Amino acid sequence: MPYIREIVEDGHPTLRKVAKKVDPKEILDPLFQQLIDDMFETMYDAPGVGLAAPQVGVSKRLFVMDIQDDDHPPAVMINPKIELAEEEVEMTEGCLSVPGKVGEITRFRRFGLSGLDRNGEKIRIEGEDLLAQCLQHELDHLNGVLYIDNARNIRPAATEEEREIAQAASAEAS
Ligand code: GNR
Ligand code: NI
Repeated sequence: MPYIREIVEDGHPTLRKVAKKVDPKEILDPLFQQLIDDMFETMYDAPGVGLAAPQVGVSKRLFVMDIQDDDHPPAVMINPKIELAEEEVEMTEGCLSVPGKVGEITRFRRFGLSGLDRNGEKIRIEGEDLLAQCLQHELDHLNGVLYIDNARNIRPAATEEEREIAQAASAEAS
């Protein structure tokens, strides 16, 4: 059964490491499949639209995401590689590992990654706006980067909209 893992926060050393490539032979291992299930469970509990393995203290190159959009089902991305990056725009962003805060960051409005899914099959995920933003945010986590490294005007989430972006953050910031 999947369980909710602890989400580590800014200051935890695992968030600052460049995560290790996953050996494709490891993907079908029941323990690896359990990690994926637990990451979904943890993401939905938070709640968040994405979660990278380093956020649960596992320094491996994978993340899960679900932007809750009819066109984009829940996905697992393992060993991602950039395939598309177009049109820089400013976006408001938050992170479960930096609870209660939001900031402005420059992101590509259209972005795409290729990699492996949970069956070890090649996949490509690309899209725009929130999907593109989430792909970039999760890829950054795999490289030891937090959005606060590049964001401007980092502040406590104050408005309803900012709280929604900060997600679980709002619960903890009270
Ligand atoms: O749940 C999340 N929401 C979010 C909102 C704007 C930009 C990025 C994100 S990702 C975040 C979950 C998270 O921290 N994933 O690493
Ligand atoms: Ni994050």
